[in-house]
Amino acid sequence: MMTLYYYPNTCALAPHVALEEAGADYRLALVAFERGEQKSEAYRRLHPLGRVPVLVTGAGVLTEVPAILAYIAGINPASAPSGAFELAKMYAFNAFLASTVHVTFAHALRAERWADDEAARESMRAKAPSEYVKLFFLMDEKMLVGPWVMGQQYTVSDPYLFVMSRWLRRLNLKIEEFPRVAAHYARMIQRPAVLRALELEGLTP
Ligand SMILES: N[C@@H](CCC(=O)N[C@@H](CS)C(=O)NCC(=O)O)C(=O)O
Repeated sequence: MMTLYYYPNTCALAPHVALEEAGADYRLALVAFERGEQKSEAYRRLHPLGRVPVLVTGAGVLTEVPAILAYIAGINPASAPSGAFELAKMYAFNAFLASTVHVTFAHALRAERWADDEAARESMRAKAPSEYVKLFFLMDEKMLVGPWVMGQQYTVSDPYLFVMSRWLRRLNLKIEEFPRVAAHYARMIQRPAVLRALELEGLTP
């Protein structure tokens, strides 16, 4: 049985949904951020940076959302394109979310990662929402094929976008500004696997 280490409404929700979609045999392990458990010595043995998600598999420990999603796609081939080019496009989208969209969001909440100076941190916090908006316009207008991220096929990119879309409201941004992303979100919350994962994390759609 696999174990997914998570905290609610974090990027760990993406592999959580993907595991539910796969019908995988897994259990959840809550990492109590309130108690700083992610920075404990024990947890850092799993994730040296002290972050979620971690997926413990029969073959070993995986970190980094795009890699965990690639693994889940491996055990649930229906959740990834079969053609080499389309598969690479899906990886490109996931890499974009991890390296650009997520990192932009983190500048709003975790500015201390990048600067010690309070004025510099404040400046990053202030700029992050408008950059997040630009990235969502890009996804809305140019990247999201529709109805799913990759087109007709629902893939592991969909729960990943879903999580980044949920974070809009954490920056006081309105998903309605991005009509195709909003439609994607509405489709996602029709899926039983998504609703199950949300419920298990104590979240509402
Ligand atoms: N690049 C990593 C990012 C992981 C990450 O930043 N996780 C956040 C939650 S979304 C976290 O655990 N933050 C806790 C902390 O920084 O203390 C990935 O894709 O898995």
